[in-house]
Amino acid sequence: RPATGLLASLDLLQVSQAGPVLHLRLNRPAKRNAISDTLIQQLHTAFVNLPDDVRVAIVSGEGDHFCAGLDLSELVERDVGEGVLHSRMWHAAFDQVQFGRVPVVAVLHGAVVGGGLELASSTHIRVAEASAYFGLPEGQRGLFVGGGGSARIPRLMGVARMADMMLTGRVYDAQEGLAAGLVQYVVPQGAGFAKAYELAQRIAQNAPLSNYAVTHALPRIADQSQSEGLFTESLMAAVAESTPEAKDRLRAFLEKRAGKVVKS
Ligand code: 1HE
Repeated sequence: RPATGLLASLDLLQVSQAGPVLHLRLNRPAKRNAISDTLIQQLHTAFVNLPDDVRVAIVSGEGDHFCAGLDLSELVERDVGEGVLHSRMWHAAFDQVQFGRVPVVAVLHGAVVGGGLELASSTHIRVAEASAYFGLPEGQRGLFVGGGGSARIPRLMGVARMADMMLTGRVYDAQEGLAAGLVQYVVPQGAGFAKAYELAQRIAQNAPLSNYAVTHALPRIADQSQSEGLFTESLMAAVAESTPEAKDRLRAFLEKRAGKVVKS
């Protein structure tokens, strides 16, 4: 069903909800979903104002491409100070995507370039359709990444691969993106949303606090020393297992009312 209230008022995002799954579609196809100031602000607004009953979000793009990155037509007149604030605005929006309340699944097709790849890398699970391709053309435009890409993309594919993409203009196709760690799934053209929805429904069945631990504790532990990381892990584990929901789920398993682990 279409979103209501604030989420329905965002004209560059098409928002709909099915049960616990919120679907946000970048809706600027004539400009290849290039991210203007308005679109980055609308992404921020959407992720700060997720309805309480949402447990997972899916992000996709309308038209032939996921996202052409920064709207280059808005960059021409900006001075240095405005440039810092602009980049920080992107950081704020994508921090809400990565460190918001719920896991986020991206459906990628066509161009996933520049800021489009920065948006994708702030989600938790990336599903690429066969047409998806990944590039970082900032160097060709006289720019540098400014939407968190230098922090997030090397954590997926390593500094060397990202440097190669930026220095040489190398473009990865969907399969290469999978091999390099940019995406977790590749599916046939047109099958991306169905795959993302299937994954979202599985994610929604987990305890919300377990999902929160995955999206908030895991990347932080990865940034900590082993000693600090292990201590953070113990604290997070104790918090998760002390919840009534965890007790109920454990009892259900022991009483043979819960599903077993199955190979899909
Ligand atoms: C745009 C943008 C854009 C398209 N800003 N207007 N990103 C880039 O360097 C990628 C630039 N875009 C492209 O390489 C191509 O447009 C695509 C490969 C994505 C798609 O090609 P195609 O043939 O389907 O579309 P098109 O004909 O190139 O573009 C259609 C329209 O979208 C056209 O406008 P029109 O008014 O002439 O119809 C294009 O100008 C417009 N358009 N991409 C503005 N990016 C926070 S730092 C992040 C830094 C970056 O992201 S740098 C990388 C920017």
